[in-house]
Formats: sequence, structure tokens, C-alpha cells
Amino acid sequence: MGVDRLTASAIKAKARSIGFDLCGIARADDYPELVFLSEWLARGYAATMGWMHRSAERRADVRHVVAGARSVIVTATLYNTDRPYSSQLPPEVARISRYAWGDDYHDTLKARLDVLLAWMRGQSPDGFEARAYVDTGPVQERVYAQYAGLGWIGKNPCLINPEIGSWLFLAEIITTLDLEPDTQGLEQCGSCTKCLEACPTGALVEPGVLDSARCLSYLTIEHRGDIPAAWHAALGAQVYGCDICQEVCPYNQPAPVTHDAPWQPRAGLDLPALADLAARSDDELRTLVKGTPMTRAKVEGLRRNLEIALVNAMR
Ligand code: B12
Ligand code: SF4
Repeated sequence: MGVDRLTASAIKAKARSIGFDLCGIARADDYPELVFLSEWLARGYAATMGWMHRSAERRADVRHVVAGARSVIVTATLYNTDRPYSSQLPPEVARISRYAWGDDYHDTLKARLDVLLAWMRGQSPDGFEARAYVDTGPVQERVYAQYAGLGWIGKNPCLINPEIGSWLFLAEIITTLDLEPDTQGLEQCGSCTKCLEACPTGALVEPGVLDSARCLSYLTIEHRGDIPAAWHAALGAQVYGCDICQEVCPYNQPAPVTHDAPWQPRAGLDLPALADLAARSDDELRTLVKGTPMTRAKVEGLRRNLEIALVNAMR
């Protein structure tokens, strides 16, 4: 009786009640897109992100992560808030990616996945294996999201949902449960190339193929040490991450906004002036970003980005 209650539709309804905007189910299967990872790594597109190489084998297939996995329950959560896009801001305003100015999604969404998983275990007396991940697991999340019917991998190459766009966090549960899968999301970029043209560094080297070494998101967040001078001018006023290739996407014109508290910008990160942010001490910066995804760049990284952005603003 318990197992019968744990249907795909019951899981999806529960996910929505917990706060996930979308939820779908993909089979743990061989998908053609999963194979691109090895070529992407071989071309050097992971730049200095050695952890992508180290986890490549596990990242190739969720069945390497959970033995006997049969299904991936994929969720998407809208984080877009009621603030102008970076391209609409005056030059002296610091560009902070909209995913990063609120609470850290890793913590918020992992807690929500844990609630979902605990509920699932309560429904299934027979037991099953499962692992829940938000971003940091060895999983090609966008591929499973596409096959769970949440959207398609765009040319930018974000997961785009035809109704609510791409300002979405992905998070998933890999499980041995055999659940009814959804139909895969169909590609709907068509002939549009706005993202390829808008990228200030030409990081989108082919439709759907991103070279991290050129991407301002990588350079401002993941890269340690100096940012090569070749990218300083293109960096503009980007202080943390980059939203440009999503801002130009027709599916984000306009994108719906969420009023969910965790994703609202914190006071000091709500469109701050570059000069005000740069004037803060290291301790003040540390306090300001505590509990947000921005801790990833560390104070040294933020300071480095701010210095380049200030020079750009004075040009
Ligand atoms: C590494 C990483 C990065 C790196 C590399 C980005 C990248 N494109 O891979 C950096 C630091 C640059 C980055 C930046 C950002 N990231 Co990031 N990132 C990841 C992470 C951890 C792994 C992604 C991955 O597997 N990359 C490997 C390559 C192979 O995958 P891919 O680019 O997605 O490639 C697909 C296509 O290229 C396709 N493909 C199609 N045709 C072809 C042809 C060839 C020849 C090749 C080689 C490939 C290819 O194959 C791939 C299938 O996996 C995921 C979380 C996760 N565990 O999945 C988050 C994730 C993708 N990031 C996310 C976000 C929000 C961002 C940023 C928007 C943050 C910001 N505002 O600055 C930017 C967006 C940059 C962009 N346009 O993609 C979200 C995306 C949500 C969504 N709607 O898609 C994720 C899913 C995290 C999450 N849980 O929400 N990220
Ligand atoms: S995030 Fe910015 S730099 Fe990176 S590919 Fe998109 S537009 Fe280019």
C-alpha cells in the first residue's frame, strides 16, 4: 500500500507544495548530451576548475553516483526578482548576478529536498536508495532537467523553460525507484543567436558550448589570482557572476518574478554603487556576503573584481 502512494504525480505535487516551481522525472539512462562532457574537458573549457576533471567519471552518468539508479527527480526554482537587468543599470552600479544577492541556494534548496526525501521515505515502507544534490554533486543537472521535461538546453547553454524562462536553480534526487518519466523538453531556440552575439568575451564559442576561460562568470567567481588583462575592459561593472546571455534571451522578456524571501536581494547587495562596495573593509565585505553564494569568490576575489570594475567605470 505504501509503495503505491509513491507515484510520480504524488512526488511532483509534494515538490510543488514544498516550494519548487517545477518538478519532473527523467530516467537514469544513456543520453547523447552526457557524452559532450569529455570533449568539453578535453578542449580545456573547464579552465582551472580541476574538480570538474576529477569528478568526470562520476559526472558521466548518475548511475555512477547511485548504484542501480533508475530515476532522477529534477526540480527547478525561479529566483528572478523585481530588479532591472544589468544592461539597464547606470555604469556606476555594481553588477551582482541575480542568483547571488540573496540566501545561498545550496542551503535553502537542500533543506527543501531533504523534506521531499523524508516524505518519500515515509510513503515507501520497502525502502530505496537516494541522494539529493544541489549544484555541487557530480551530476550534469541540465541534461537531466531537459529529459525530465523542465525545458531545453539553450544556446547560452542554460536550461530554458518555455513558460518561465531560465532564471532557475536546479536541484535533484537520484533514486533507485522506478518512476514514470516525463517527456523531454524540446529545443525552442530556433534561429535566435542573441546570447552568442551579446556575450562580451565571445565565451559562447559555438551554440551551446561555453569556454569557461573566457566567461565572466568563471573569471569573477571561480578563477583565483589575477584576471588576464585581455578581459578587463569586457568585465565592465561585473563584480560577481554574469547574467548577460540570459538577459537577452527572448524567453526572459519579461521573466516572472518570485516573492520567495530567500531570493530577495540583501540590503547592501541591492544594486550597490561600485564605489560604496569598494569602500568597505574586508571584514565588512565578509559580513555583507555571509550566507549568500558570493562567499565562493572570497574577499580577495571580490576586491580584485571591484578594482577592475572601478577602473572601467572611470573610462
Ligand atoms: C561548472 C559550472 C559552471 C561553470 C561552467 C559553465 C558551463 N556552461 O558548464 C561556470 C563557472 C562558467 C558557470 C557559470 C554559470 N552558472 Co553554472 N554550473 C556549473 C555546474 C557545476 C556544472 C555544469 C557542467 O556540467 N558543465 C560541463 C559542460 C559539458 O556542460 P554545459 O555547458 O552545461 O554543456 C552542455 C552543452 O554544452 C552541451 N553541448 C551541446 N552541444 C555541444 C557540442 C559540443 C562540441 C560540446 C563540447 C558540448 C555541447 O553538452 C553539455 C551537456 O552537459 C552546474 C551544476 C551541475 N552540477 O550541473 C552549474 C549550473 C549549470 N550553473 C548555473 C548557473 C545559474 C550559472 C550562471 C548563470 C551563474 C551566473 N549568473 O554567473 C552562469 C551561466 C554561464 C552559462 N552561460 O552557462 C545553473 C544553471 C541553471 C540553468 N537554468 O541552466 C546550474 C545548473 C547550477 C544549479 N544547480 O542551478 N557554471
Ligand atoms: S555568463 Fe556572461 S561571459 Fe559567460 S557566456 Fe554568458 S554572457 Fe558570456
